[in-house]
Amino acid sequence: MGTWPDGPAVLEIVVPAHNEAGRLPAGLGLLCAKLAGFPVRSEVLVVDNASTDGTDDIVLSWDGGPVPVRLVRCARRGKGAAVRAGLLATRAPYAGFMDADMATDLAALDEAIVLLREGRPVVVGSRRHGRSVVQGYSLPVRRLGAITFNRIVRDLAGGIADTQCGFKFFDGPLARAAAADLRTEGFSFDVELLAHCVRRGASVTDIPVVWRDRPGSTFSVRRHSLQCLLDLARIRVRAGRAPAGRAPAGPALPPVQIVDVMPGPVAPTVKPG
Ligand SMILES: Nc1nc2c(ncn2[C@@H]2O[C@H](COP(=O)(O)OP(=O)(O)O)[C@@H](O)[C@H]2O)c(=O)[nH]1
Ligand SMILES: [Mg+2]
Repeated sequence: MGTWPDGPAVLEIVVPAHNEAGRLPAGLGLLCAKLAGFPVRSEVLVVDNASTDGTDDIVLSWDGGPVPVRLVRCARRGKGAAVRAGLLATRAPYAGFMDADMATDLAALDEAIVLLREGRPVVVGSRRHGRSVVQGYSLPVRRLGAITFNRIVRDLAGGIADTQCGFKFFDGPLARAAAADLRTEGFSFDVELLAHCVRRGASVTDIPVVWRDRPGSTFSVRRHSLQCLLDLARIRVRAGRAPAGRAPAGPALPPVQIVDVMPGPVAPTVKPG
């Protein structure tokens, strides 16, 4: 369809991607098809996170029909670093991110955009919402880990029961401000990002999702759990030390190099970090 009035995108969706040549084509296909019929003009920003499998070439040659698909390069590894780079590259009134495997059914975008336009500053998918349908929600050990993880950080992240679902949408300026403050590069970044929004007075609205486990997860319980817990501890300690309403002390992640490749020629820019 793509019958929106002319003008800049109203919604920008960041897709972090590290070596996603296998899963990205199907994911981008679903996302562009959904956005082509969406009520607001939307764009996709794929953040290539130091991939070595040609993920960037897939994005560069992607024809999203009426939906522009841009490439942002992030040399710094980690989902947190990648999402941060992507959010800082957005300009739209609303911005969010989704995993490359599109494990969260895109139907949730319909509710998300309605709530954002009603003025909800943060809208996140929750697999623990009473009306969610979850198929194959990971191994029991990971599920238990996720529940424990959420218990530890619930108060920081606006009281929601699932901070880790890869489906989060924001008021655009809020997302950019929260991303600029982000320090966590790995998988625990969601908690810190939400905490930066809550600290600014934003409420967090969780919505039901249909979530299907997809093969090829890049998260490994063995390799990533310890780092996640250490990061959580750091987030909690920093939040405890910061005066009410103020950003925790210490440097945020360094500036990101943003390379806009689509659409049209846009000069590379360095955004403050
Ligand atoms: N593991 C990992 N994932 C990354 C990185 N950078 C971006 N990502 C993306 O983060 C998303 C994680 O989703 P997924 O692998 O499905 O993990 P899961 O759904 O949490 O099991 C994917 O889109 C990855 O490509 C990175 O450095 N490491
Ligand atoms: Mg996944």
